[in-house]
Amino acid sequence: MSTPMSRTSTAFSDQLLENAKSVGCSLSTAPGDIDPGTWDKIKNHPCFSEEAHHYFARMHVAVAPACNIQCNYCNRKYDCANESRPGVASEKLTPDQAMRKVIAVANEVPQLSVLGIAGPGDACYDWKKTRATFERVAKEIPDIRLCISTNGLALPDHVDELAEMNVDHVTITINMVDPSVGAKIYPWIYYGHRRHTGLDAARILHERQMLGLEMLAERGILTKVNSVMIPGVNDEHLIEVNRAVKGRGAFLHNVMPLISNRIHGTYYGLTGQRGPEPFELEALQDRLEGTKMMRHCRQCRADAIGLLGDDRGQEFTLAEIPDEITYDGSKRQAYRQLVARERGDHLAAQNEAIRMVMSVEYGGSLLVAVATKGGGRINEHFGQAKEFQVYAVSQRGMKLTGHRGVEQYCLGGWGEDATLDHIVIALEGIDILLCAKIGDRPRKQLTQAGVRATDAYGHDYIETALGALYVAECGIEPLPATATA
Ligand code: CLF
Ligand code: SF4
Repeated sequence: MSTPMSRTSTAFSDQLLENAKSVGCSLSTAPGDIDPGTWDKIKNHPCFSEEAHHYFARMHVAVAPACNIQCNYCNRKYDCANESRPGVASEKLTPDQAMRKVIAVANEVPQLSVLGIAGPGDACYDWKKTRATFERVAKEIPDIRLCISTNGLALPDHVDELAEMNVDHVTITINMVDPSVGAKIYPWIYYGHRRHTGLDAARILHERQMLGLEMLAERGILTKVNSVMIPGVNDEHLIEVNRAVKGRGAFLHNVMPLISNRIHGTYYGLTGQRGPEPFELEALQDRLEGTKMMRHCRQCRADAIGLLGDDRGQEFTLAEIPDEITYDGSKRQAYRQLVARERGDHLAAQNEAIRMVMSVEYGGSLLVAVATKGGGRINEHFGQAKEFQVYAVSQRGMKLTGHRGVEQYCLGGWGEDATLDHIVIALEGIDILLCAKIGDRPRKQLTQAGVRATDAYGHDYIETALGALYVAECGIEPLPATATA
């Protein structure tokens, strides 16, 4: 395989190596609120652990195109909206092709830790291909974690096989627990060798989803529930969904916004059903806070590869992968050793920053956008960023609330005015922007829009910078070089 490692990935690994040398070593431990057994399962899974998503990558192989239901937010020509934004999976793969691709990626992307099957149809319905892919890959790369996403209808038929194959992470998309709500989301399902519609279809789907969830919980398989928030259809109802799935042992709940656009040709797109505004999504997520909520989902494609938010799928097309390819785990192993050391230091820095924030007498809050390319550090240039992670800091602590996707400002050494205008709009409501480097022009324009931007914390841990900013904001310490306009 001759695929070159990307600039981003190489730079990130090198930088991590550098950091690891300079900070000394402490082994990774479970954060206080997670038991060691669970931590062991999630610590390398970028979706099941927010902390892990700073370090580890997943890849999806699009081996499962067939589906047994119709969701009103899906057009079969597009990716599965269960787990992705509606963009086509570039190529559908056979299990053998998938295995070659996984090896090619594992050889080149040291962060790779999880192989997921998330469509583009339903992984449990297209079971033979899903199973064959997992079996082949697990044989070649035994330490890769296997992950599956499903609408749940066929799930109960395969739970025992999933357990046998050590698939210890499952996602079920559950948008309702009341068939009268379900009938507005699912026009039909195919079950028991025939098509069902209306309330009958929604009732069967609901019963199968609940059964599948209970069966997974009984077997100790960690289950995440994804719910698509559809304003006016199931938004309020998701509170009840949350209660029901929590009661049946779901580990994590991920409420995602409906992505709806006429050009996707979906029922909702064509009928003008809108998705939620970011503030509506966040308000609902806040109401569900008693449960573990996922806030770092990127609604990725069925063929996504890389760290969440940095899709490298286009670098690994089948045409570039040789027919014969051998697995070489050296880069992944070296990377894991580095991460084990780095994240212990990160955790200590994080705890110290939180302690600092919670100890100050300041009632205000800050919304901070961060440019990062991994490692939990502020290590991306403003002009290179394709998204900014957003953190809320208050006396109660600090939390990732989501991300704002943007077009890359700097391409080939130039920054486009129109792109900058869009980025400024995307950062509306942000108090401070942190990045590794920013030029005078964007800094000035952001300042005029009320966003203070600084590269003074470049390469620091995100939480360390957030803590320092918060303390500075309440007047205890001076604030280093934010926007000078
Ligand atoms: Fe893939 Fe899903 Fe597994 Fe992750 S994605 S099958 S749990 S490995 Fe992750 Fe992507 Fe969100 Fe899914 S960011 S859409 S939650
Ligand atoms: Fe589309 Fe996935 Fe729904 Fe099937 S389960 S209709 S592939 S979104």
